[in-house]
Amino acid sequence: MFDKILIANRGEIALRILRAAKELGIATVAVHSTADADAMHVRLADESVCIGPPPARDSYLNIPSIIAACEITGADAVHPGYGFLSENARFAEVLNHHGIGFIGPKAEHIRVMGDKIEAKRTAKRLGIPCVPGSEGGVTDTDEAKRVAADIGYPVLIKAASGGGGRGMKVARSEADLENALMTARTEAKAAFGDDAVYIEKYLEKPRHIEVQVLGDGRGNAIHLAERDCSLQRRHQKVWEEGPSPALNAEMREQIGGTVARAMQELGYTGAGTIEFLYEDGQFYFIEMNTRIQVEHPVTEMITGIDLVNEQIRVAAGAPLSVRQEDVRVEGHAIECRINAEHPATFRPSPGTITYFHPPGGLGVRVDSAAYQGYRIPPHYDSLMGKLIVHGRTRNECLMRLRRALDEFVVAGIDTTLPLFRTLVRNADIQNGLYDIHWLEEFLKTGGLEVE
Ligand code: MV4
Repeated sequence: MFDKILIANRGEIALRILRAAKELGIATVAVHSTADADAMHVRLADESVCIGPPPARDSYLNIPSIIAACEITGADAVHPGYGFLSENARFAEVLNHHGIGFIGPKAEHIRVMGDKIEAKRTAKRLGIPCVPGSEGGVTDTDEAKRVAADIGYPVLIKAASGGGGRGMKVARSEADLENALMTARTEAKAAFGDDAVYIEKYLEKPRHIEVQVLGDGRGNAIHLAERDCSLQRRHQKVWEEGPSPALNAEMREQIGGTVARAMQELGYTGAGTIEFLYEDGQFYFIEMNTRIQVEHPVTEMITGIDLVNEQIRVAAGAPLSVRQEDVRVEGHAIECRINAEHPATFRPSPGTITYFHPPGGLGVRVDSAAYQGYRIPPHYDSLMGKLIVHGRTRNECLMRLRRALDEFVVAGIDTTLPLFRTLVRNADIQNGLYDIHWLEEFLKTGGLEVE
């Protein structure tokens, strides 16, 4: 087991990793930019190192600075969290080159899954159902026309280096195709330095359902059921829940088993999430995330398994602490991502929190690095905390979430709490009847009255 872990991240996930390390008796090193000197993870870590000025490229993305912090403190492993360098294959390689452990998958698996064309090719080879589309990348219009004619319009053109919704273009007819292809390739080149694109059948009203996996890198991999992340705004998840209100136990076992077997065959190490679109009873692979995700507490609340603990154990060469037959889904959990943003305009609202009163009680968890007097810096993403609630049933979970949201007080900045107080009272949400477009349509029709 590791003696000392360096946490190459900030905010709530840095705190989350620090907690898991402490519970394993592992010493912790926090790194921070000058803007995060007063952050909670810095205060609670055994040691801290300032790694640069506020811009992420000069601090949290600065590989030499992070390696230097490892050398100075003698950390024997790094946990990257999510975002920043968490899916940077070169970072994993550089660490290993320095004899420092990377708490995450093998660099080769990060690289494969980071290229959406390679990811899809690999998923197909491993028996995971994919969206119908081009075999690989598409370069010219004639090829695109052949693929589109074969799968039928509408089609979606996606960037190989994209992901998370960046660089996607819909073509609803052959007349649209040439322009959509050209635009997609130009934008992909500008955004990612790579103009490789591929084509898929466009699914009009799917849900977004993702399956959590854990692999020990020694041929064992298990699935920990799914999370439904369909409530998104501009490709940012807002509300995630598990298990999905759209699935029954049989479908859960079917897709979970398929994914676990695939990860077993791949020899996957650590935590991973396989993302699907789900429509008319069919699952379609779209992407794989080779990191711990923001919404991992939903899975922890319904299975009782500490995913960060498992990540650290596996990275240190220990086996998973659970077998597939030990995994049980109990009850229901919902996570609300609370951002320091105006609830209607979503304009960022950094600044000092003058009053902070999180809710408590049975089945209520708040993952946040905020505290009274904390000044939220303007340099990073606006996530200021996650409210995760568990109940024995989805209805009990909704009632508890409603109570917890009404109890939550944050003053001094705007937050998206009012959005969730509206959503938890909405009939479609209460009935679980929503797809990936529901939230943006709801916001567009002025569903949210904020004083
Ligand atoms: C799609 C799709 C429809 N059909 N692929 C968005 C981000 C990335 N995860 C892939 N995304 C989509 N891929 C096909 N073939 C619709 C989306 C999509 C979406 C997916 C999940 C959650 C929210 C979304 C919002 C807009 C579009």
